[in-house]
Amino acid sequence: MGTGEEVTERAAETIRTTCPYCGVGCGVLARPDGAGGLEIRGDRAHPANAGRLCSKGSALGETVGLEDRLLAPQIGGQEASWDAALDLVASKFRAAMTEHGPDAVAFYVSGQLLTEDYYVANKLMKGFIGSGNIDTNSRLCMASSVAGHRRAFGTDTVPGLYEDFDQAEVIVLVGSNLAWCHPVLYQRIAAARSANPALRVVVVDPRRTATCDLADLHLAIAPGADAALFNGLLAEIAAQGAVNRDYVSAHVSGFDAALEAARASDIALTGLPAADLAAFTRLWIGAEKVVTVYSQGVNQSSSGTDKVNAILNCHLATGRIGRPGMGPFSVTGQPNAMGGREVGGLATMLACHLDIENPDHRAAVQGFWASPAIAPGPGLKAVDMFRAVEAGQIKALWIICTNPAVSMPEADRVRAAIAGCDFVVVSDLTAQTDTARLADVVLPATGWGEKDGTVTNSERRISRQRAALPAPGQARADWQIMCDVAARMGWGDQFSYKSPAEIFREYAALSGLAGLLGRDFDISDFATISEEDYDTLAPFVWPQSGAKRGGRFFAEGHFYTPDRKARMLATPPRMPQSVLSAATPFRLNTGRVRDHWHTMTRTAKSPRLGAHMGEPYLEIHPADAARLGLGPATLAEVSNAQGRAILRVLESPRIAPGSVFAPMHWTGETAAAGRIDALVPAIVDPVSGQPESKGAAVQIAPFRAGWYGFAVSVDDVRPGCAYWAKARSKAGWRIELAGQEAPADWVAFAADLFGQHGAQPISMIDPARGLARIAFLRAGRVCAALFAAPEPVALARGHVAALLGEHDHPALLAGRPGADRPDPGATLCACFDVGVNTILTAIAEQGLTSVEAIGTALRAGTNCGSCRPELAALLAQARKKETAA
Ligand SMILES: Nc1nc2c(c(=O)[nH]1)N[C@H]1C(S)=C(S)[C@@H](COP(=O)(O)OP(=O)(O)OC[C@H]3O[C@@H](n4cnc5c(=O)[nH]c(N)nc54)[C@H](O)[C@@H]3O)O[C@H]1N2
Ligand SMILES: Nc1nc2c(c(=O)[nH]1)N[C@H]1C(S)=C(S)[C@@H](COP(=O)(O)OP(=O)(O)OC[C@H]3O[C@@H](n4cnc5c(=O)[nH]c(N)nc54)[C@H](O)[C@@H]3O)O[C@H]1N2
Ligand code: SF4
Ligand SMILES: [Mo]
Repeated sequence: MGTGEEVTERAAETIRTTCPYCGVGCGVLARPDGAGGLEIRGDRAHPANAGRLCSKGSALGETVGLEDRLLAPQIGGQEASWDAALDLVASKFRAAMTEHGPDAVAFYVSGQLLTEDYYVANKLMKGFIGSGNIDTNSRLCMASSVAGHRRAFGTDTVPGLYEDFDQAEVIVLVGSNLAWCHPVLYQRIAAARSANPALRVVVVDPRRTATCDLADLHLAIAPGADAALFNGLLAEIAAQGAVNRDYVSAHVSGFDAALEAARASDIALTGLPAADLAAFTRLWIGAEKVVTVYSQGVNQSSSGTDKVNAILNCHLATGRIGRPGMGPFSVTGQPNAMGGREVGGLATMLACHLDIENPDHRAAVQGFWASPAIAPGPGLKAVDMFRAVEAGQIKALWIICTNPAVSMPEADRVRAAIAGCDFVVVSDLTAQTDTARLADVVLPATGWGEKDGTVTNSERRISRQRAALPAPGQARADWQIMCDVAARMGWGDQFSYKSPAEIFREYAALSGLAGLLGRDFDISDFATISEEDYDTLAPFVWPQSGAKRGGRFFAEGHFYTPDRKARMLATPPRMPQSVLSAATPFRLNTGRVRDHWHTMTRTAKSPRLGAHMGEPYLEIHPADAARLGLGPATLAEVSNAQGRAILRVLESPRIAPGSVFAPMHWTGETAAAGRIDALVPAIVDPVSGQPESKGAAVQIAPFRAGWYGFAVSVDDVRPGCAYWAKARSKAGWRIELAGQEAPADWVAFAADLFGQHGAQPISMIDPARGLARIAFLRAGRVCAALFAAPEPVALARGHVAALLGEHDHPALLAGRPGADRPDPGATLCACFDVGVNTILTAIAEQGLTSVEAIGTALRAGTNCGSCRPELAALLAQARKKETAA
């Protein structure tokens, strides 16, 4: 793991800020390079990362370019003035409210908003419009953890701190691919293991992920069976006398009912061998300092809330909570997922952990806001909200900082609902998203690097994001845009903030009121913070008030339920609701890849990040692939009643037969048919309303491609063929293609594809074998090239992409490097751009035997460390080959 350098004498121009990606919340030092870009380093002084950054954080400087940025408001796709756009938005929302009541409008927002943005959105909808209809993409992400916490603790609070990872004896990762999704925490665990070889790591995940490379035990659990596993653990805790009687009798209710249900629960549902189950319970029960980390494999389930409570039950029964080195630890996904929960971003809560169902809390908040209204109760949760949009009940919808046409379950249906809505506003960085393309009004927001505010990470640490770059074009901060609309709706006085600090002060003051009402989220120390102190605010863990500052929760009980006791709950397991059948026999698991962020509006701008996984893919067991007649690197068509996708086949023994995995990242902008949520039915957890994003039943068949292609182009293209996927390369784009019927005239086809009618083509066509290689030159330089064949095209892709912009190279149409230029292969280390072949050659020729040795030889893996698990896998592969030979 590399470390960032200290801020040196250049401190004046270096901005201390926070990464806008995952919930680890790493501190970043950003220094403007004078050309609109940023130089990025990890901030050693930030407690969340101590200078480390992962591949995505390191590449932030490559994502702040303005190529695709929206720089002015648009009405109906045409540029408009701010006044015209804001007037229109305010009048449409006002009209919908007047004619149909406050519940005829809705906001759908995001855990990537800053707390100050979120606060204003929530105040506007719940306090002034007077509806609960503001929900957030956190419904797809954290809702089951929120609901589980609230059921057990009476508050949505993560009890522990990151330092617990350093002090633990056992760390269990449940449904969490930490190596790819929280890489700096993963590296922290790796470092803890180096310091303490006795540390044991268990991974519970149906897939053998990169995270498993650190695991002493991998439990390839049957999809959805987590409650059964933790029920089994609870029954064993009781059977082995490991219950902490003192803690339970003083601080816990519901123990007997929970245990009874646990005993009745069928452990066979997990599909795990008895020996593995025994090893798991031995490890978990045998060490006091256990941290159980969980994320989307737990939350994104039709039984997500029960899964969360099944985990919490085990920690409560043993009293392993809120003390150093132990506790349940829900890691948050987005940079401000936690902040959004604090500020009441969900339709089911009020700000500062106050309850929307509680009339006293509602009255207190309304009094504090001096507002004309207060939401009478919870509003529509995301899935229901888009159903109401579909049914025409929502007349005006404002989508801010999220891309639901891609990320919501039943994405095709959601897309149609948005398209059919009377009036849709989207605030985004770009108008080129699947969602923004459907909007009546698109508003240009400032993005990371340009905006100011606070975020809260997974350990309740609040950090500042600070602007390092000027707002581009006419872009405005999200809070400012909402205040501008509020003013036009007649509430100018209550939304007259001049700065994010002013919003933060009001928020902190409200939290003091919440503290007085007995809530734990209290940061009232900051209710009078000055602009200067806000500007220099150092990261801190809440609460921060006279009553309590920082630290852990619940070691001594003091839960936030009426009797101050935690509740254990009966959690009978329920398996995924989407029914496997002869027509749809496969379970579709979905999730993330290492180097992309969600719908890729930012990470796709970085050639380095695009090099790791260039296409949407389907991870499938080799036996299933063989049975279905899916050859390696061919295409599969995945379908069910909800929709369809076409994905590249990636055979892998890391996934169990009967299950497949596909990433969530590809959109209508980046692939022909890669929107995986088109296949996910909107089945939700009954308590949290969180969709089961990882359990769709699907059918899989070969996509019968008549031809496959690989292309590179300096200009962006929008191919018309059945399959395409594109990624940035250093000098342009790389595009994977396939179609059913091969074109009769390849040169004409390529000229259309690239829009290169004026350019000079050179070609090698072999009609008998169906091979075509065409390059276009402009002013003697390669501006586009297409390689097509009846089989998946085997090419040194990195090599071909590197020829873009070069003079006509003799090796170009050969599609492989000449002897002078070895093919580096697919990029493995994104930080230093080191390819698989380079690494394998170095292993063989220099006799490298460790990840460290690879780092010394090639630098691979020495910066962010995100690729270290894959380096370890390559070493193992090389070793295997050696023994075989
Ligand atoms: N690189 C990258 N990092 C990210 C993000 C990103 O887009 N890209 N997004 C961020 C966000 S918003 C989030 S929410 C987090 C998500 O972080 P994670 O939750 O770690 O990510 P996922 O890949 O969605 O899912 C985790 C694992 O759950 C497993 N799983 C599926 N079904 C089950 C099950 O029934 N039981 C168990 N035990 N496991 C199951 C999957 O196989 C998968 O490996 O990542 C954050 N970090
Ligand atoms: N099948 C499946 N579906 C999933 C998941 C899964 O695991 N599987 N995971 C779910 C989870 S956990 C999550 S969190 C969601 C994420 O899904 P989304 O929230 O839809 O994904 P993003 O791409 O992060 O969308 C953020 C949008 O906001 C824009 N943006 C960025 N910064 C700003 C800003 O400062 N202001 C404004 N106004 N706009 C900005 C970006 O350009 C982008 O268009 O997906 C969910 N969907
Ligand atoms: S782990 Fe990576 S993505 Fe997450 S906050 Fe840190 S640098 Fe950003
Ligand atoms: Mo998320």
